[in-house]
Order: sequence, then structure tokens, then C-alpha cells
Amino acid sequence: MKAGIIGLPQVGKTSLFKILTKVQLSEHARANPREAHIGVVKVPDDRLDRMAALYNPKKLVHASVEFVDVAAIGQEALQETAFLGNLRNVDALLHVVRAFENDAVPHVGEINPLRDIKNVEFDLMVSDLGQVEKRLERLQKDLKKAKTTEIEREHELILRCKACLESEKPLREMEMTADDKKRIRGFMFLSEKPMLYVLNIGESTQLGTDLDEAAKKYELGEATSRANTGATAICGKVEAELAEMSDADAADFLSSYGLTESGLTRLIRKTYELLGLISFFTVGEDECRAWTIERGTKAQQAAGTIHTDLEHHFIRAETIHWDQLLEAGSEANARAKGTLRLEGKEYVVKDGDVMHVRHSG
Ligand SMILES: Nc1nc2c(ncn2[C@@H]2O[C@H](COP(=O)(O)OP(=O)(O)OP(=O)(O)O)[C@@H](O)[C@H]2O)c(=O)[nH]1
Ligand SMILES: [Mg+2]
Repeated sequence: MKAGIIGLPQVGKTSLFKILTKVQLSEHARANPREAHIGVVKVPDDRLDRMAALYNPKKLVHASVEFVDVAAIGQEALQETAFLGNLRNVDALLHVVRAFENDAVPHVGEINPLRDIKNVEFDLMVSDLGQVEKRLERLQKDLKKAKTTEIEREHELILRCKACLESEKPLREMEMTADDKKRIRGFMFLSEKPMLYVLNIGESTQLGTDLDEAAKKYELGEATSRANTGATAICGKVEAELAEMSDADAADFLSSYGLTESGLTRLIRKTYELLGLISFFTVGEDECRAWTIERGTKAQQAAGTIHTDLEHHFIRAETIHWDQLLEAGSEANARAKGTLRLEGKEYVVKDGDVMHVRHSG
């Protein structure tokens, strides 16, 4: 899974990227701010850590998310092939919105997250509209030559996309069937991607409350009720300090601000939710590992994310919820207690399930 960090100039995109990925930018990267930076981030997961404490495995593998930090967005940038290519390739967009006050860091006019969001959405939609219009021309030519159902369907769908964009609604809010989505997948429309608005707020003594209330304060609350859209807040400055600390110090620091988890953990979790992703686990003395699947995935397909052979030769999955496993202390105890279940291929995997796939391969 890949998420693109976008936003207006100087809002804190690269700062967020550096904190997330704990990557030190190379000289080359610093000298070329218009090039995309890519980094892989391990998804923090307390459930997995606690099970690892039980098994003491040789290898511990968290789920991961790839983040891409691109240059500031704007009509001009969206004409650049490289810039567009980087953005089209991601599964979700994180729009960093400036909410911190600092006269030393320039911003277009006063701090106004709602205005910035509208402007960036507008740019994304203009870019998509250009593509839609080009495609329509092509389809209308094709329709004159030969009328096939497939061309007619796509034509109708692209017309709907056009109407949606012209009414200044991003494509992520348009109702689409799974077939519709497949039909336009190749265009990789920017405004169709799930969007998480990330308010970058200033420091304060009551940061915990401020973070919780930021979306409301800046009137982004309604964004979270729109389809495929979410909002969260971070304080870049505090996160940067946290990133330098040991885990124990970080926990103390967080609680001094009235926080229980870092903004980054919350941000990664929100991105997961937005994309409809969940994790299941495999555990053992060799390896404890988190696997990422879409919510609603059945046991057999889930086994396929581990190895295609496991999907083809799937028989059953020994399944237990992570907290039941911790409570039992071992799989053997869980089996004796009856909390370890055998599930068939139609079983819909739940977030936090621990699975051991039995196969005939
Ligand atoms: N006070 C404050 N300053 C910040 C914060 N985040 C970033 N800055 C400062 O804002 C400036 C721009 O930060 P960057 O992370 O480079 O912003 P960017 O969005 O990547 O900028 P461009 O790539 O040039 O568009 C730097 O001087 C940062 O130190 C924040 O949370 N609080
Ligand atoms: Mg930058």
C-alpha cells in the first residue's frame, strides 16, 4: 500500500515524511526538492508486539506502508509528467494542511485550512477533467465507427465523471459499482483516490485536546462524513521531537501532553481505515508477522497473501483472536480451552485474527 503526501508549498510535507520514515534525506534529495522521496514505514501494532513477547520469535515483521513525498502541488506541477506519474501511482492521498502559525514560514495569505483544501481539490479535479475530456473525444469517435456495449458503457460512465467534476465534486464521492471502478482504473484519476486531510497544528500546552478538536475548529468535521474522506491532526513540531526519543521517553513526553499515542500512529491507522484495510497475524517461534488484507477478505484469499500455494491447497485455518491467544498463553492452552477454532475457506477474516493455515500442498 502506497500513500502520497501532497499539499501547498511549505506546509510541512517533507517534515512529516522525514518523521514518518525516519529517513535522513541525502544531499542529493535535499538539492533536488522537486524529486519525489520514497520511504517505507512499519505500521506500529501493539497487538503484534505483545504476541511477539510471548513467542520471542527470530523474526518480527510488521505491516508496512510506503510514503511518497512529492513537491508542492499546483496547476503547473500537475502538468509535469513525473509529478503526475508519482501521484497517479498511489493508493491514497494525505493532504498536509497548514494550521500552525509562524511568520517565518511563508504561506499564501492567512492560515485558512478550508480554503487550502478547496484549492488543492480544485487542482486535482481540473487535472482529472482534462483527462476525462480527452477520453470523451476518443470515445465519441469510436462510437461513430462501431457501437459496442463496452464502449457505450464507458461513454456513459465518463459522462457521469464529467458531470461530477463539473459540479466541483471529487470522483471519490461519486457512486460507482465495482465494474465501474474497474472500467476507469486505468486512468488513475487523482480526485478518485481516498483522501486524508492532515491538519498540521501548532504547539500548545493542551495539545491532546487541541488535536482532538482541530477538525472541528477548522470546520473539517463534515469531511469525515463524505465518502472515502477522513481528517486527522498532527503537530509536526512535537512529532519531530518525539522521533528523536527512546520509546520510554516518548511515552512520558506524550502523557505530559495528555496523549496516549503519537499523532503518527493515529495517522497511519486512519490511512488504513480509509483504505478499508485490516491485519491478521501469523505467529510462531520463527516468525511473528502482520499481513494486510482488505476488510471482507475470506480465509482462503487471505492465505494467498502469505503464499499462493496456501491459497490453492487451502484446507482450513486454525483461527483465534489475538487477545484470546494472549489470555490463553499458548495455542495448546487455547485448543484445550476451545478458543482455537477451525474455520473454512468462506470464513471472513476479522481484524486481529491469528491464523495458522492447514494445507494439502
Ligand atoms: N512551527 C512549525 N514549523 C513547521 C512545522 N512543520 C514544518 N515547519 C517548517 O516549515 C518549513 C517548511 O517545511 P517542509 O517540511 O520543508 O515543507 P514542505 O511542505 O515539504 O515544503 P515544500 O516541499 O517546499 O513545498 C520548514 O522551515 C519547517 O521547519 C510545524 O509543525 N510547526
Ligand atoms: Mg518538501
